Amino acid sequence: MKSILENRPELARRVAEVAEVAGYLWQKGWAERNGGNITINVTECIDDDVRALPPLSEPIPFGMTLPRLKGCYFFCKGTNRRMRDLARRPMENGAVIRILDDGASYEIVADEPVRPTSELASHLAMHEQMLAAGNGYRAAIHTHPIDLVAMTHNPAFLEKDVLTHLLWSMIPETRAFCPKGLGIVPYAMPSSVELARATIEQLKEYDVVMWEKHGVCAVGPDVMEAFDQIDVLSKSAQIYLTAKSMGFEPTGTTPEQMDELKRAFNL
Ligand code: 2HA
Ligand code: ZN
Repeated sequence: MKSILENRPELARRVAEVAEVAGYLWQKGWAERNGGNITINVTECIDDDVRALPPLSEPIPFGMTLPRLKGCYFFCKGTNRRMRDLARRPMENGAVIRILDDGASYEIVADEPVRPTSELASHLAMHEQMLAAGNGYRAAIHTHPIDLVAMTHNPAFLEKDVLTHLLWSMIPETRAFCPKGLGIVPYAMPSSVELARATIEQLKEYDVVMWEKHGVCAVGPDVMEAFDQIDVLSKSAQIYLTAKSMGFEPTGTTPEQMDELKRAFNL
Protein backbone atom coordinates (compact mmCIF):
# COMPACT_ATOMS: atom_id res chain seq x y z
CA MET A 1 0.00 0.00 0.00
CA LYS A 2 1.22 3.49 -0.87
CA SER A 3 1.87 5.68 2.15
CA ILE A 4 0.87 9.34 2.35
CA LEU A 5 4.50 9.94 3.37
CA GLU A 6 5.82 8.95 -0.07
CA ASN A 7 7.12 11.98 -1.99
CA ARG A 8 6.21 14.27 0.92
CA PRO A 9 9.60 14.72 2.61
CA GLU A 10 8.49 17.38 5.09
CA LEU A 11 5.51 15.35 6.29
CA ALA A 12 7.74 12.25 6.48
CA ARG A 13 10.34 14.18 8.50
CA ARG A 14 7.76 15.35 11.04
CA VAL A 15 6.25 11.90 11.45
CA ALA A 16 9.78 10.47 11.89
CA GLU A 17 10.36 13.03 14.65
CA VAL A 18 7.18 11.86 16.40
CA ALA A 19 8.44 8.28 16.13
CA GLU A 20 11.81 9.28 17.60
CA VAL A 21 10.17 10.99 20.58
CA ALA A 22 7.78 8.05 21.04
CA GLY A 23 10.90 5.88 21.44
CA TYR A 24 12.28 8.24 24.08
CA LEU A 25 9.02 8.15 26.05
CA TRP A 26 9.16 4.36 26.11
CA GLN A 27 12.86 4.28 27.05
CA LYS A 28 12.23 6.76 29.86
CA GLY A 29 9.64 4.43 31.37
CA TRP A 30 6.95 7.07 30.92
CA ALA A 31 4.80 5.07 28.47
CA GLU A 32 3.50 1.82 29.96
CA ARG A 33 1.21 -0.19 27.66
CA ASN A 34 -0.74 2.39 25.60
CA GLY A 35 0.01 5.25 27.99
CA GLY A 36 0.42 8.73 26.59
CA ASN A 37 -0.21 10.28 23.22
CA ILE A 38 1.33 12.65 20.70
CA THR A 39 -0.34 14.85 18.11
CA ILE A 40 1.18 17.28 15.62
CA ASN A 41 -0.47 19.84 13.38
CA VAL A 42 0.70 18.97 9.85
CA THR A 43 -1.65 21.25 7.91
CA GLU A 44 1.18 23.12 6.21
CA CYS A 45 2.55 19.83 4.78
CA ILE A 46 -0.77 18.98 3.13
CA ASP A 47 -1.26 19.38 -0.63
CA ASP A 48 -4.32 19.20 -2.87
CA ASP A 49 -3.88 15.47 -3.46
CA VAL A 50 -4.22 14.83 0.27
CA ARG A 51 -7.14 17.22 0.50
CA ALA A 52 -8.83 15.13 -2.19
CA LEU A 53 -8.23 11.81 -0.42
CA PRO A 54 -11.48 9.99 0.37
CA PRO A 55 -12.04 9.43 4.11
CA LEU A 56 -11.28 6.05 5.67
CA SER A 57 -13.93 6.58 8.36
CA GLU A 58 -17.29 8.14 8.92
CA PRO A 59 -17.23 11.64 10.51
CA ILE A 60 -16.46 11.15 14.22
CA PRO A 61 -17.36 13.89 16.75
CA PHE A 62 -14.64 14.68 19.29
CA GLY A 63 -16.90 16.30 21.91
CA MET A 64 -16.01 19.97 21.48
CA THR A 65 -16.39 22.68 18.83
CA LEU A 66 -13.04 24.22 17.88
CA PRO A 67 -13.62 26.57 14.93
CA ARG A 68 -9.96 27.40 14.26
CA LEU A 69 -9.23 23.75 13.48
CA LYS A 70 -11.64 23.64 10.53
CA GLY A 71 -9.76 22.09 7.57
CA CYS A 72 -6.64 21.35 9.65
CA TYR A 73 -4.76 18.05 9.48
CA PHE A 74 -3.12 16.23 12.39
CA PHE A 75 -0.93 13.20 12.77
CA CYS A 76 -2.14 11.42 15.92
CA LYS A 77 -1.05 8.36 17.84
CA GLY A 78 -3.79 5.71 17.68
CA THR A 79 -5.95 4.88 20.66
CA ASN A 80 -4.87 1.76 22.50
CA ARG A 81 -1.60 1.70 20.55
CA ARG A 82 1.73 1.36 22.29
CA MET A 83 4.22 4.22 22.26
CA ARG A 84 6.99 1.70 21.58
CA ASP A 85 5.13 0.47 18.50
CA LEU A 86 4.56 4.05 17.31
CA ALA A 87 8.34 4.46 17.50
CA ARG A 88 8.97 1.58 15.11
CA ARG A 89 5.96 1.79 12.79
CA PRO A 90 4.36 5.23 13.04
CA MET A 91 1.91 4.89 10.18
CA GLU A 92 0.55 1.59 11.50
CA ASN A 93 0.07 2.97 15.00
CA GLY A 94 -1.05 6.47 14.17
CA ALA A 95 -3.08 8.22 11.50
CA VAL A 96 -3.55 11.51 9.70
CA ILE A 97 -6.97 13.02 10.40
CA ARG A 98 -8.85 15.92 8.81
CA ILE A 99 -11.02 18.25 10.90
CA LEU A 100 -14.36 18.81 9.19
CA ASP A 101 -16.09 22.12 8.50
CA ASP A 102 -18.22 21.90 11.66
CA GLY A 103 -15.00 22.18 13.74
CA ALA A 104 -16.49 19.43 15.91
CA SER A 105 -15.73 16.19 14.09
CA TYR A 106 -12.97 14.57 12.11
CA GLU A 107 -12.38 11.81 9.60
CA ILE A 108 -9.37 9.57 9.20
CA VAL A 109 -7.57 10.04 5.87
CA ALA A 110 -4.32 8.01 5.93
CA ASP A 111 -2.61 5.56 5.94
CA GLU A 112 -4.97 3.13 7.70
CA PRO A 113 -8.22 3.56 9.66
CA VAL A 114 -6.42 3.84 13.02
CA ARG A 115 -8.69 5.66 15.53
CA PRO A 116 -6.81 8.54 17.18
CA THR A 117 -5.85 8.81 20.85
CA SER A 118 -8.48 8.67 23.60
CA GLU A 119 -7.23 12.10 24.71
CA LEU A 120 -8.12 13.65 21.33
CA ALA A 121 -10.39 16.31 22.91
CA SER A 122 -7.54 17.60 25.10
CA HIS A 123 -5.05 17.46 22.26
CA LEU A 124 -7.25 19.28 19.77
CA ALA A 125 -8.21 21.88 22.39
CA MET A 126 -4.47 22.48 22.95
CA HIS A 127 -3.93 22.91 19.20
CA GLU A 128 -6.86 25.34 18.98
CA GLN A 129 -5.36 27.33 21.84
CA MET A 130 -1.94 27.41 20.14
CA LEU A 131 -3.51 28.71 16.92
CA ALA A 132 -5.40 31.34 18.92
CA ALA A 133 -2.16 32.41 20.60
CA GLY A 134 -0.44 32.60 17.18
CA ASN A 135 2.75 31.19 18.70
CA GLY A 136 3.56 28.83 15.81
CA TYR A 137 3.40 25.79 18.11
CA ARG A 138 2.51 22.57 16.33
CA ALA A 139 3.08 19.75 18.82
CA ALA A 140 1.35 18.37 21.90
CA ILE A 141 2.59 15.47 24.05
CA HIS A 142 0.88 13.72 26.93
CA THR A 143 2.91 11.19 28.93
CA HIS A 144 3.21 9.60 32.41
CA PRO A 145 6.62 10.49 33.95
CA ILE A 146 6.95 8.55 37.21
CA ASP A 147 8.73 11.28 39.19
CA LEU A 148 6.48 14.18 38.18
CA VAL A 149 3.27 12.18 38.63
CA ALA A 150 4.46 11.07 42.09
CA MET A 151 4.92 14.71 43.06
CA THR A 152 1.27 15.48 42.24
CA HIS A 153 0.24 13.08 45.04
CA ASN A 154 1.41 15.71 47.54
CA PRO A 155 -1.34 18.36 48.01
CA ALA A 156 1.30 20.97 48.95
CA PHE A 157 2.75 20.71 45.43
CA LEU A 158 -0.62 21.40 43.82
CA GLU A 159 -0.75 25.01 45.00
CA LYS A 160 -0.04 27.46 42.19
CA ASP A 161 3.68 27.64 41.23
CA VAL A 162 4.95 25.69 44.26
CA LEU A 163 6.20 22.84 42.08
CA THR A 164 7.52 25.29 39.48
CA HIS A 165 9.74 27.04 42.03
CA LEU A 166 10.88 23.81 43.61
CA LEU A 167 11.86 22.27 40.26
CA TRP A 168 13.48 25.48 38.99
CA SER A 169 15.66 25.52 42.10
CA MET A 170 17.09 22.03 41.59
CA ILE A 171 19.35 22.83 38.60
CA PRO A 172 19.83 26.05 36.59
CA GLU A 173 18.88 24.45 33.25
CA THR A 174 15.28 23.99 34.35
CA ARG A 175 14.86 27.71 35.01
CA ALA A 176 16.51 28.49 31.67
CA PHE A 177 14.78 25.94 29.46
CA CYS A 178 11.37 25.70 31.09
CA PRO A 179 10.99 29.44 31.71
CA LYS A 180 7.21 29.46 32.20
CA GLY A 181 7.25 26.59 34.69
CA LEU A 182 4.27 24.27 34.93
CA GLY A 183 0.55 24.60 35.56
CA ILE A 184 -1.61 22.23 37.60
CA VAL A 185 -4.91 20.66 36.60
CA PRO A 186 -6.83 19.04 39.49
CA TYR A 187 -7.73 15.40 38.98
CA ALA A 188 -10.31 14.89 36.23
CA MET A 189 -11.50 11.81 34.40
CA PRO A 190 -9.03 10.80 31.66
CA SER A 191 -10.26 11.65 28.15
CA SER A 192 -12.97 13.99 29.48
CA VAL A 193 -13.93 17.35 28.00
CA GLU A 194 -13.63 18.74 31.56
CA LEU A 195 -9.94 17.74 31.52
CA ALA A 196 -9.50 19.34 28.09
CA ARG A 197 -11.07 22.62 29.24
CA ALA A 198 -9.00 22.81 32.42
CA THR A 199 -5.84 22.05 30.42
CA ILE A 200 -6.26 24.90 27.94
CA GLU A 201 -7.03 27.30 30.77
CA GLN A 202 -3.58 26.52 32.23
CA LEU A 203 -1.93 26.67 28.79
CA LYS A 204 -2.71 30.38 28.62
CA GLU A 205 0.08 30.77 31.17
CA TYR A 206 2.29 27.68 30.84
CA ASP A 207 3.72 25.38 28.14
CA VAL A 208 3.63 22.40 30.51
CA VAL A 209 0.64 21.26 32.53
CA MET A 210 0.49 18.53 35.18
CA TRP A 211 -2.64 16.42 35.38
CA GLU A 212 -2.96 15.50 39.06
CA LYS A 213 -2.28 11.80 39.70
CA HIS A 214 -2.15 11.08 35.97
CA GLY A 215 0.50 12.72 33.79
CA VAL A 216 1.89 15.73 32.06
CA CYS A 217 1.04 17.63 28.86
CA ALA A 218 3.53 19.78 27.03
CA VAL A 219 3.25 21.90 23.90
CA GLY A 220 5.93 23.41 21.70
CA PRO A 221 6.97 24.49 18.20
CA ASP A 222 7.78 20.85 17.43
CA VAL A 223 7.62 17.51 19.18
CA MET A 224 11.31 17.55 20.16
CA GLU A 225 10.96 20.86 22.02
CA ALA A 226 7.79 19.73 23.78
CA PHE A 227 9.68 16.59 24.88
CA ASP A 228 12.66 18.66 26.11
CA GLN A 229 10.46 20.63 28.49
CA ILE A 230 9.20 17.47 30.16
CA ASP A 231 12.71 16.03 30.19
CA VAL A 232 14.26 19.00 32.05
CA LEU A 233 11.40 19.03 34.58
CA SER A 234 11.78 15.30 35.15
CA LYS A 235 15.55 15.77 35.64
CA SER A 236 14.81 18.29 38.40
CA ALA A 237 12.29 15.93 39.99
CA GLN A 238 14.95 13.19 39.93
CA ILE A 239 17.46 15.46 41.69
CA TYR A 240 14.86 16.33 44.33
CA LEU A 241 13.96 12.75 45.06
CA THR A 242 17.60 11.58 44.97
CA ALA A 243 18.45 14.16 47.65
CA LYS A 244 15.39 13.12 49.69
CA SER A 245 16.33 9.46 49.41
CA MET A 246 19.82 10.34 50.69
CA GLY A 247 17.98 11.60 53.74
CA PHE A 248 18.13 15.38 53.40
CA GLU A 249 16.02 18.22 52.03
CA PRO A 250 17.83 19.77 49.04
CA THR A 251 18.62 23.44 49.65
CA GLY A 252 17.87 24.56 46.08
CA THR A 253 19.36 27.59 44.36
CA THR A 254 18.76 30.86 46.20
CA PRO A 255 16.36 33.58 44.99
CA GLU A 256 19.45 35.70 44.15
CA GLN A 257 20.91 32.92 41.98
CA MET A 258 17.52 32.54 40.31
CA ASP A 259 17.36 36.28 39.59
CA GLU A 260 20.87 36.21 38.15
CA LEU A 261 19.79 33.44 35.76
CA LYS A 262 16.66 35.34 34.85
CA ARG A 263 18.73 38.34 33.85
CA ALA A 264 21.39 36.28 32.02
CA PHE A 265 18.85 34.39 29.94
CA ASN A 266 16.45 37.31 29.49
CA LEU A 267 13.63 35.23 30.98
O1 2HA B 1 -3.63 7.23 25.81
O2 2HA B 1 -2.52 8.14 28.54
O3 2HA B 1 -4.65 9.47 29.27
C1 2HA B 1 -3.61 6.70 27.07
C2 2HA B 1 -3.57 7.78 28.07
C3 2HA B 1 -4.83 8.39 28.46
ZN1 ZN C 1 -2.65 9.46 30.23
